[in-house]
Amino acid sequence: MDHKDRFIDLSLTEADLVAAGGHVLAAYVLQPAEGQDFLTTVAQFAAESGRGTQVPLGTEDEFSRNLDVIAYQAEAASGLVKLAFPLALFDFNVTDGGASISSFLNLLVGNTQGMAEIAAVKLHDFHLPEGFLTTFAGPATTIARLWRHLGRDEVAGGMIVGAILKPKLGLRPEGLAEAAYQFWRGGDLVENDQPQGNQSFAPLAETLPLMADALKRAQDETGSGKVFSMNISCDDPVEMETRAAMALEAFADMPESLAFHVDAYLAGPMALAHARRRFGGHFLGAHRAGHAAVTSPRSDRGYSAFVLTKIARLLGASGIHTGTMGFGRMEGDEADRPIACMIAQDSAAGPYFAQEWHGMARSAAIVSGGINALRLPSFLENLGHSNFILAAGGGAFGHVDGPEAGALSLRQAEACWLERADPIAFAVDHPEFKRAFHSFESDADIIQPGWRRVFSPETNNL
Ligand code: RUB
Repeated sequence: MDHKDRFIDLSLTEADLVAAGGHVLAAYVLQPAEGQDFLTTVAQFAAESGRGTQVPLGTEDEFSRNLDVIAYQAEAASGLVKLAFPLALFDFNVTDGGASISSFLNLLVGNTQGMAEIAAVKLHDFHLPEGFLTTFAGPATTIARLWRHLGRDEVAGGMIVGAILKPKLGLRPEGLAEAAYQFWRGGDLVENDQPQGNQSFAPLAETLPLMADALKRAQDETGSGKVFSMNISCDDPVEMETRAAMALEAFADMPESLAFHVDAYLAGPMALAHARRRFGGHFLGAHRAGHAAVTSPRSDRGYSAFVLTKIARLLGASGIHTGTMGFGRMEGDEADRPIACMIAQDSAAGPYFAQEWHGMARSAAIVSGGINALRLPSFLENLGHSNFILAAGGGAFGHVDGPEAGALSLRQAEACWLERADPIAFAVDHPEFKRAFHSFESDADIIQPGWRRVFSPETNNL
């Protein structure tokens, strides 16, 4: 039998597949290797995705053949290929019946990524039927908990002014705690950067009590709740639990102030699922250092940032790094907006599929990567709201007047956008925002080219 007859069925409609709820649907852009016919390659791709080989098998029976992965859309001009994976192919936990992202990724972007017949294939979107989606845990805690601790509205509490401690490595315990304290004086949340762990110059046993003390002082002095989000990414779940236990002990009298975060890409699904299971009462952030190795728009393999982000919500991340949509220093553009929207809605439009979340708790966007007070208003204009967590590094600690002023400048930038004010005019009465122009001069020259005429010795306004 020709592979094309068995593994491609263009008479299947997506509407029928979605309505029946028996398949995971996946959308790829595929380019065959040189000299390969498109449809033949699509059939081989579908065969490899399910049965895992191209050769005739004496071991197959009618039951296993009914579990074929079928290509129901294949467009040679655009390279768009959509596959339908029968639900029975997926792995479910022995302990609680939950589905597994490792198994899911294995089927959707496993060995097929290395097929010799394929020059490039990238997963851009997927659709889960209700019966499958609801077996994932989803977030246990949401941004509402942080807003409550900060004394804000719990539905739309506005931007949580957060920072990622910089320099990302090299500060000793006293330096880390002092930097965090200074930021908390004006801001809400501090997370340690992705590679910060238990380095020899800043062992957790010394750092955590100092962090807790710094946070308590900032809370007492400002009268506002503050949050420390601790990176607990590591290789071993026991080690992760040990680190989290140390933090829980240091923050024992203020558990509301403690959040955790885990790298959803480098530490991976197991780390995120484990952290969700063990510490679900705390806000759980998903960061994603290294993800561009597979998600970059310049890569035509792997999967997209949209896919990574959708997976993180399924695994239970309360907040997910979603990038800065071209307004920061990392790759991305304005069209990435659906990534941040999709995790925070009950029904969400992806690049290829509309997804119902069937009551799964929402995740919040964590916006990070080169954002400062000057870049924030246009970022907010593109996003259309400010109900997210900002995690500025250089934008907070690079302010010429220090981290407290950096935090205030970011808060003022949100206020500037909420008032739809002209940033230069707004800065005249908001000193920390104004000093952000001097802190990030090259950005100011591009974003607000007239600023030097207004804030100059001649106008007596520096
Ligand atoms: C932010 C930071 C972030 C990365 C990536 O610091 O270190 O971890 O930029 O963020 P800065 P994301 O504000 O100095 O860039 O994964 O959200 O793209």
